[in-house]
Amino acid sequence: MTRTASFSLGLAELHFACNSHSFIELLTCTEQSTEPPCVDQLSGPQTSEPQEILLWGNVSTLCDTTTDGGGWVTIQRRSNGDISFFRNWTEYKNGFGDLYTGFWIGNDNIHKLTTQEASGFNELRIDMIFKEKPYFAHYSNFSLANEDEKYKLSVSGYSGTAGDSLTSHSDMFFSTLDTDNDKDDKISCAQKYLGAWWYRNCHLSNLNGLWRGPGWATDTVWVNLTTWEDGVRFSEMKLRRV
Ligand SMILES: [Ca+2]
Repeated sequence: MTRTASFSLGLAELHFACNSHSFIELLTCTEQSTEPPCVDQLSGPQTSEPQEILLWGNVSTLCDTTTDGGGWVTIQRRSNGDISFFRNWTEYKNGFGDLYTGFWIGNDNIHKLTTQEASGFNELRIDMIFKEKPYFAHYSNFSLANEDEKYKLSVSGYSGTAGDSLTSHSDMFFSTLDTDNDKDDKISCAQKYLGAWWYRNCHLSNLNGLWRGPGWATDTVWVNLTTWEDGVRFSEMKLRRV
């Protein structure tokens, strides 16, 4: 009885989504089919504007359907300093922010996206703007362990124009202002550098750092681009199914 009710509800949702005319629901429809999300199925010119989707029916995020062939699900975005990223473990676990000004999709959601059996979004691209010029870093392999494993990062296979400021963070655990999982026994890297990241002791990148952070290495650093004394003024981290 329960199975029948559940199945009927699923059909109703699919029917509703596929007959909608909004981008959100068309892309939700796409996700519910066998096609991967964030690939623009519509005829006509591709839009350069990000498109909103719902993952798994309840997680809002943006699609990049144009860059390098599209198919990108955004997991982090910062376009100004309105949203604070100096937040605790639970907020990073669940996600926070505003899709257009600044957000983190949540570590549980990143883990779920990168888990092969769930969806296999294991390609990472980071687009950044520094001194009004665009740069990117691409990683052919990216995944995040679950909360029990402190969201341990696995990343490799760099290519791009921004330089590689992330591979050295591979195998590190995630740290936040209230949870010190870094490799520095004396300090909390998250507290010192005002962010949340896979800190070692401490970082070559700090994209969740303080917007225009005043101190050394507290800003939205990508050290190959910015050095430790400046920060990027736009960042977008996104995943694509391999
Ligand atoms: Ca520490």
